[in-house]
Amino acid sequence: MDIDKVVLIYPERDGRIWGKAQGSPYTLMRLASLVPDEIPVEIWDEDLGALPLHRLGPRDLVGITSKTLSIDHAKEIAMEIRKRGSTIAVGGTHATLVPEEVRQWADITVVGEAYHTWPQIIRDVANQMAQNLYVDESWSSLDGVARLTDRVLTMVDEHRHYWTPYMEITRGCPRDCTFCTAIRVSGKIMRHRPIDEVVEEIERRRLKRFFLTDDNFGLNFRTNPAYIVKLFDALARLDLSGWTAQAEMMVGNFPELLEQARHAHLEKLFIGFESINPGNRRDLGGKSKGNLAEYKRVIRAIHARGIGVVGLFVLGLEGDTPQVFEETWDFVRQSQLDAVSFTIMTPYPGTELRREYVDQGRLLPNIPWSKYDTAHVVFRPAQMSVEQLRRGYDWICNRAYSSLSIAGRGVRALRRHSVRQYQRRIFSSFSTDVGYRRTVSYRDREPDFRWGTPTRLNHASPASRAE
Ligand code: B12
Ligand code: SF4
Repeated sequence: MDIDKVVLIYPERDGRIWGKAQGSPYTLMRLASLVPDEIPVEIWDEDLGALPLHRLGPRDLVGITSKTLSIDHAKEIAMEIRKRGSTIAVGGTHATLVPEEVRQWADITVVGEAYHTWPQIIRDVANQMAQNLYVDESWSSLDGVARLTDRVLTMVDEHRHYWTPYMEITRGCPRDCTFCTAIRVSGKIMRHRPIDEVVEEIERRRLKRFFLTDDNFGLNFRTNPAYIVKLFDALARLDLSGWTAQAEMMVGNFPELLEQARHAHLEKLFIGFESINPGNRRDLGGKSKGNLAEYKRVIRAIHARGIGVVGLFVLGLEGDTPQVFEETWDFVRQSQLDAVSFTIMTPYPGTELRREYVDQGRLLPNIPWSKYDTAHVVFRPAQMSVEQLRRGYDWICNRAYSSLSIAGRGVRALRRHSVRQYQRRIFSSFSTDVGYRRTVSYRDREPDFRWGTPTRLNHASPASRAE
């Protein structure tokens, strides 16, 4: 069978925000670039509008990407597509973590990175010999892999349709945090794209700003400084407004690299402090130890180089008691962080933590995957009740994402720059917090959440189980 067209679908989550969708469909752009030139390819992003499913037929191959929180919606889409007879391949985090579930309804389930299996799938579908499952977990070199084609860039027109462009420079993380799913998709071997490819992609996409998809870019400061120095040299020569990356705290120990990073236009580092509670060390893969004096030192060291710090915190880890909310909030207020993210511990499938919760009977029953969005409690915490975790999360988010708090942090972040740069920095000084407030808004659709209402924190009976 010849394939009429390949269609890649991103299931809806946030819709448009002031006319554009939040972030470019980078995953699908890379996959679309692997489709041979002679086969037409289209990316359908449901955040931009309704999917034109009527245009699908039996000789089309449809790929759907999905995280856990959108897998049920991905299934709904797949069921509609099935009526039109197209072949359906499903990949991404959830398909990688629980392929046996996705296999029940997808024609083809794709585990892992798929840089190598996706071209094979297209060939196999064309030759009518597709298998039900493809696994790409070789964590092989990223040299020359899935370079974005001009056809895809023209089709997506990312500057017109998206607020944030994404970009991959490294992939993988050797740490082993018990709750992490990223390493199940990207592996534990840190791999690096060739620097000339990175530069070429930035130039061809005409990027001025980008968000790195790399899970632990900062770890390279220690494990591969030679690569980082060369990368920063190359980025410093580009006309960029600013880029952001994820890192762990130890980047604060590399002042010279931070200085170079600033010249390379690094604007913000998202740092996974994860917890202010030293009792949670076991879950944090050795990267963060709840030492608050050290956290503050690191924030100061990064600020001293003119780079912003976004603090990421997980609530409801095994060592957390109901005190964790006030203690975390106290730390955040003293910390001078430029923006802050709170997520509720979420035991995603495929993680060590989930296996423990299953063994201990601690998963809440009948929770749909759509609630696995880190704004909902889906398990029984060890040292507080479900209700206490839920209320504590609401309480801290109400404080952290009040208009006043966001304005305060944003103005402080802006003032770190010279007045000349204000115009350039004004959007990014507020946008991260505004984005996180939006994440919490999935929680505030629940009847028991009210913005601006100081929800009560209940310290009584920390170990009680309300549900
Ligand atoms: C960038 C990123 C984001 C961006 C944008 C994501 C987007 N547009 O989809 C932002 C910041 C908005 C974001 C938000 C969230 N994210 Co996020 N995000 C990432 C991150 C860091 C990188 C993803 C990426 O683009 N990688 C680069 C591209 C090229 O690779 P890829 O997406 O992995 O896709 C490859 C394979 O998976 C496979 N593949 C994927 N889809 C398909 C489809 C087909 C057909 C095929 C053949 C192959 C295939 O091939 C691809 C090429 O190699 C990952 C961590 C990670 N490393 O996976 C987390 C991650 C995906 N996010 C995660 C989470 C939890 C969230 C949030 C819920 C967080 C929050 N609290 O709000 C939200 C949900 C928002 C949403 N709309 O879904 C989790 C998902 C866990 C899970 N089990 O689902 C991850 C794994 C991180 C983690 N904490 O462990 N995220
Ligand atoms: S440091 Fe980050 S990417 Fe690495 S294992 Fe831990 S959570 Fe995952």
